[in-house]
Amino acid sequence: GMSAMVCGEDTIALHSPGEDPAERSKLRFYCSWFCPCAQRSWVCLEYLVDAGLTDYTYIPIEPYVPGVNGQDTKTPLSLEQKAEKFPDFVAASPRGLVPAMAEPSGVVVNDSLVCCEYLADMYPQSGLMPPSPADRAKVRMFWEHCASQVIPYFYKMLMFKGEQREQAKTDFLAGMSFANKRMLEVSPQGGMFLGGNRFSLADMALGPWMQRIPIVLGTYRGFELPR
Ligand SMILES: N[C@@H](CCC(=O)N[C@@H](CS)C(=O)NCC(=O)O)C(=O)O
Repeated sequence: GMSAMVCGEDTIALHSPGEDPAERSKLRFYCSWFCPCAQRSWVCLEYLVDAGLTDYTYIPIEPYVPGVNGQDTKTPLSLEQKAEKFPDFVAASPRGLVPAMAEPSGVVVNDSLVCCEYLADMYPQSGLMPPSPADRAKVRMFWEHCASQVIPYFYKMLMFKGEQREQAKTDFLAGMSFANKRMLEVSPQGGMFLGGNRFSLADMALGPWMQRIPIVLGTYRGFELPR
């Protein structure tokens, strides 16, 4: 949960499918624990659980060919292999990408933003999205900016070498600097969250990547965000 000191493994254990037939009344969440996109929707689900608004079942999706002793091979499963191993997941996400969700009613949702917005729409009282169309547009513009101008360069800094990597770093910094201005628009009053004093979808536009800047870009690229 957001408030309790619960780690990912505990969260997965708490929401793993059990034998109880009541499980069938819960939303099924298809997730790979390490995927930042999936983490966006996972955090929103945990927020709703903490608020007492809903519950869900965590279905782990292992996207790699299994190796020996439970080690990952890092060889991605083909879409055909995924469809064979996780048919319900691929029915919910035809390109085999996490996150995805399936409701007991048969409704299926995929793509991290669409999953987040679906949850916000299902539980408007959660405050996951602000009520006014103008404020909702601000949150969506912020997401769009992060998706097109920040996140791609995070990966390019890791994939590219030499001059291309330097260019990716310049582009990443430009995207982050603009995002910083946008954050102030989304959260004019300041506060711990982008929406001020409460959590909202705005926090999930970049949240899982912000955590990875020191961990991944810091460790592998010696990168530090300027203060
Ligand atoms: N735009 C999608 C991207 C989802 C995505 O690319 N998920 C990756 C992990 S972060 C995935 O499922 N990769 C598995 C694969 O490519 O086989 C979203 O935001 O949900």
